[in-house]
Amino acid sequence: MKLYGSFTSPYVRHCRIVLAQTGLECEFIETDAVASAELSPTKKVPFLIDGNLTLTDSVVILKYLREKAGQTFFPDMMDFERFAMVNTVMDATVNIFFLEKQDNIQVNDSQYLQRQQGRVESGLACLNQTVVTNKLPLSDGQLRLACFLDWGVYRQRINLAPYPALAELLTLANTDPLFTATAPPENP
Ligand SMILES: N[C@@H](CCC(=O)N[C@@H](CS)C(=O)NCC(=O)O)C(=O)O
Repeated sequence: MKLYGSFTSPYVRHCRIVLAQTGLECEFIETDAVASAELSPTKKVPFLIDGNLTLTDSVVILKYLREKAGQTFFPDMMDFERFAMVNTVMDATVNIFFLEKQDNIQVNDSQYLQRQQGRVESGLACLNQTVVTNKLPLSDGQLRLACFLDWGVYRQRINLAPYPALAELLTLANTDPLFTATAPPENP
């Protein structure tokens, strides 16, 4: 099994954590935008190749890994809802990030990006009200959220000061050695 991805992507990080949790054997292949454009029809990371099987989205990869390890993917409906909401907010934040970084398009230049930014803010406020946990291991919905929050802080896309429950979740996640071992590098 081979997982293709970057060390900075929060989507890839979630897969790397689940690989470490399950102990499944998998080679990690660092992949940049040029390589992912050649190797995956979605031109994104992560993607996973296992024999004849190619999986092109982290959601499917996570389900595949959990089930391969004999675990249930999302036994709890509301945790799945949290996971889906994080994906929506994270996709919007990543979209804003790439447009600024690659094309120098700022949120204020585009009505649609203002809508995306509004989605990030209302999503974070809602997620802040749904997070209640003080123990590890985190569920996949909580883990997804922690991967997103850490990436958002790392890329200076989000400020957790107005969201104390989210800040607490991130502090808790950082007590998990598998979470800290997969943190984005200081100088990507
Ligand atoms: N729905 C995808 C999203 C993955 C994604 O957005 N990956 C980013 C890296 S953080 C990417 O490869 N972006 C490249 C691009 O948008 O061109 C998943 O869950 O795997």
